[in-house]
Amino acid sequence: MNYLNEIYNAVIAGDDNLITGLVNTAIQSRILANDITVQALIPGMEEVGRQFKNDELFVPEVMLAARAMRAAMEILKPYLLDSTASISLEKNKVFVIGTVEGDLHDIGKNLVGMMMEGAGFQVIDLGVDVPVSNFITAVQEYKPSILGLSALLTTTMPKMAEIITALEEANLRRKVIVMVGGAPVNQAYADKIGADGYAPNIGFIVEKAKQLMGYG
Ligand code: B1M
Repeated sequence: MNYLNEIYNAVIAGDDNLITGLVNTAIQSRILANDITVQALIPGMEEVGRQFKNDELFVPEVMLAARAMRAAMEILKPYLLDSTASISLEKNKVFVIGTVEGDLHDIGKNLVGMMMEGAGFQVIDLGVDVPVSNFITAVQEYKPSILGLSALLTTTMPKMAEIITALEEANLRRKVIVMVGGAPVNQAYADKIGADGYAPNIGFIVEKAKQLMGYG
């Protein structure tokens, strides 16, 4: 059986029972969690997005796909440890992450959090639809090395700029590295709003974070 193909199809079908069985069996068959994520789950979700955009799928079906993806990620979480990340992060290594206000997408954010956790960071997840002020309070409270902002909608991206401005106003900007990401975000946008770093996907997040912290 081609497990990656079956898992890809199970995401699109939004079948969480099927996907749970497939992912467990794939892991037992020694298929790498990273390969399951990058070659099956994420492409499956991208296909869901394509069909949604073309009115071939609708919000309830997208929600089922998201639920299936979440079920798969729960199984994969312990395996998604970045073996290349076995560095000793002797500096403060807290990573605070959240999806910005107005935005309920959390699959990518959760994956990013898992990768950072695997790399040895203590991850504080603020959730979705996080108001600007909550990011500021979290930076004051947890004193993270890195603040991660996720946005999936073109309409919510500007919140990232607002958060950076609010950090400046609270005299916190120089105390924390700001990383941004999400489907509509790119390096040019990160530069424009004055973020320190951008990662296009989970394949780059840990490497970029380490580089920004001076370990790269
Ligand atoms: Co929505 N949605 N959605 N959606 N949704 C998109 C984003 C969209 C592109 C679909 C489309 O039209 N093709 C579109 C946005 C268009 C735009 O703004 N230009 C869209 C829309 C329009 C909407 C609604 C407005 C639909 C409606 O209600 N009419 C609505 C908005 C709700 C809201 O947020 N206020 C909505 C709702 C939803 C659901 C609730 C149904 C569901 C979310 C469920 C959930 O997250 N719990 C959903 C989904 C699932 C999607 C798609 C299909 C998939 C998103 C996803 O999870 N991708 C998406 C289409 C698409 O992206 N192709 C779409 C998989 C995930 C692993 O990738 O999140 O990109 P991603 O994360 C990646 C990278 O971006 C990066 O790493 C991750 C892993 O590689 N990354 C970071 C993410 N954050 C990072 C942070 C970093 C670094 C990297 O540093 C800190």
